[in-house]
Amino acid sequence: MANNRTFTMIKPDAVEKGHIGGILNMITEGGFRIVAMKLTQLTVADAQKFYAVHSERPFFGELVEFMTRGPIVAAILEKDNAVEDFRALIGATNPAEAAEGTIRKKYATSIGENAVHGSDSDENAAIEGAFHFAGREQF
Ligand code: RTP
Ligand code: MG
Repeated sequence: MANNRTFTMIKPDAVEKGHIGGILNMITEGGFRIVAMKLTQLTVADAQKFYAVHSERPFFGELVEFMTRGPIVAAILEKDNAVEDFRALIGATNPAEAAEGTIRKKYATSIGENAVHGSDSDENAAIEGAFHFAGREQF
């Protein structure tokens, strides 16, 4: 995946609450082009792999349970400086610390259930996007 792309998930909490439309609206208003998208559900193995960097953390079990409890929206987004700009648009991991105007400020309820994921590097964006989408599904 090119360096002007990032990967996102609308997490199960936000999907359950009917916030898919509101979040996609903030994403497109923020200048991101959706180049791949689907509703899907992570298996326990998927979530353990996706968040392997946190496997030793005390919240890991809770995180895997949360991320697998219902459908997510997976998407690849395109914009100049996509990874960094999208992290700015989603806001801090803990919504109590998220800036006004960010997705997590508006839609997240706690540090655990924080509505949306954004890749943290170009390298991870490429890995995460390729996990969910074949080349012909990316536009
Ligand atoms: P994400 O990977 O989902 O985009 O979130 P992030 O970069 O902002 O935060 P990260 O440090 O990568 O943490 C991944 C996810 O783990 C959950 N978490 N829970 N209970 C806790 O203290 C805690 N800390 C992190 C959150 O769902 C966070 O998004
Ligand atoms: Mg992260």
